[in-house]
Amino acid sequence: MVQHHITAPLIVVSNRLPFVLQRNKDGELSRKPSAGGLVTAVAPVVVDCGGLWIGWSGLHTEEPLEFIPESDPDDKAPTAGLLSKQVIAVHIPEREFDDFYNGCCNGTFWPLFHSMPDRAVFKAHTWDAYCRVNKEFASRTLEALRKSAKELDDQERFETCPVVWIHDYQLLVAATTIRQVVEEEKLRCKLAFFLHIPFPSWDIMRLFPWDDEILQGMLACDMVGFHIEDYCLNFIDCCSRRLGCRVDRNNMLVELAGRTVHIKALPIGIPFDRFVQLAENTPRFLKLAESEKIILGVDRLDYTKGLVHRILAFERLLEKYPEHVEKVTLLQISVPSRTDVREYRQLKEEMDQLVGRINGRFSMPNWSPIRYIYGGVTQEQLAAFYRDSAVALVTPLRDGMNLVAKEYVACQIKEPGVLILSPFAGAGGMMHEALVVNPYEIDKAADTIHRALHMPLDEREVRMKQLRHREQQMDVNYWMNSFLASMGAVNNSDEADPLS
Ligand code: ADQ
Repeated sequence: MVQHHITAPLIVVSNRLPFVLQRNKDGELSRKPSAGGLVTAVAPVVVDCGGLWIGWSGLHTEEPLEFIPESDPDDKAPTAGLLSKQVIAVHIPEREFDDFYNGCCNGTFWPLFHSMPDRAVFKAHTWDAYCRVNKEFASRTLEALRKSAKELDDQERFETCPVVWIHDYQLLVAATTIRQVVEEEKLRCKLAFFLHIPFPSWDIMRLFPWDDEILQGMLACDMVGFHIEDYCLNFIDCCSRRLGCRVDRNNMLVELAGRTVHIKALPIGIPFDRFVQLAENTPRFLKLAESEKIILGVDRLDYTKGLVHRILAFERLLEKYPEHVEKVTLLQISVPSRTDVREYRQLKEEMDQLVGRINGRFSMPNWSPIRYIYGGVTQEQLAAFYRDSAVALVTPLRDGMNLVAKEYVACQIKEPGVLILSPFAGAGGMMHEALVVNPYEIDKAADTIHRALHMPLDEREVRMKQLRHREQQMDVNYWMNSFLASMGAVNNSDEADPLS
């Protein structure tokens, strides 16, 4: 892996800051580290280049936060070196938050972008709140750009071009305001956007009444990144058909108002080595009967993850292949998510009932078919569960990439298990050595689990070796470096195709 040295300050703009802020009982604020791969890869670069991270603190406060605490001296998280002056907390008033986050982000864009338009709600007032919150993020970014320009002398100002990197579906139109003011005030910066979820086809996108504003918001950037080429092509198609832009599909370029926007597939990876280390150093948590095998599912409790279909496929396995009764257990770990949204509460109830019904139907005095954990587990536990499971079921109905599939293969450091993967996850188009199954085909999915449970060791080894090799090469640092190279923001960019 090539480590690049960034040549410009990086300003990351994301819905949440890279750590959680919490108050103790005396009202004092402190940082609690977040463990995600994105933070692991991006935070050290921001620290290194003296950049900034702009995001919501996660706290509902009446007034904007006056200061961000420094990290604790014993903090080992990748954000530990991020000084409080490098962090800008965006204030989202509580009355605005519900319409912005639960309403527009998760009630409209999440289902729409996952091609589930029947679940999407289109409301003018939530969209208005979304635009206002995006403008607030934009103003804070602009303040930072002005401040950094002021601190430089003329020569430095000429040479320094900060890279502003906006993340995800919560901030689709922030760049509109940034671009406009940057041009008016002649501030220097390059703007980039990365979408972590799928981008749907134009025929789905056009259902959203203000889709033109979304597209224009994204096109206000110099570069727009997606996980895979299919999403890039959907986006390009939308720009052509909805906005009438000139596009070049082969080179993935879109032209708007005389500006050329580069569209790029940047498949995200995981901190591979960290998962290997965790798998090597964590003791076994699972107590299994002799020859008992675990099939593992790990997800946020979200309707896009295909949980109900997965449980039904497991039930079908027990019906169709009774040899697995008392021999195989499904361990499903579902972390609570978006519990303020009705659809998520309904899914929780549906899962409780389904698991209860199937356990009632098949359980024996010393065995239950499904162990269901509704909660998060630590990364150590997760790595051990991955390592000790014979099969991982990663079967979303739709998913931008899916990191669980990658984390599972990283942790296969002993006798390898089998990854079963949905073709509707971004990862499905890349992890070719997995067993691919359409989650809607319950019967076929049961057959595939059966096949995985019987797969000979040599076949498992061949498949897993290749899967692990790819994830090790294309880990999250590789993703970060490809992004920087594509922005021309590094000085040794082997794979660079910098924007002019
Ligand atoms: P998510 O929809 O959250 O991410 P995913 O990519 O699978 O989906 O990442 C989930 C992360 O949460 C994984 O790192 C996993 O280890 C962790 N996790 C899940 N369940 C857990 C549990 N019960 N306990 C502890 N940890 C748990 C969005 C997009 C994805 C895209 C990522 C990154 O929806 O498609 O891959 O962003 O871009």
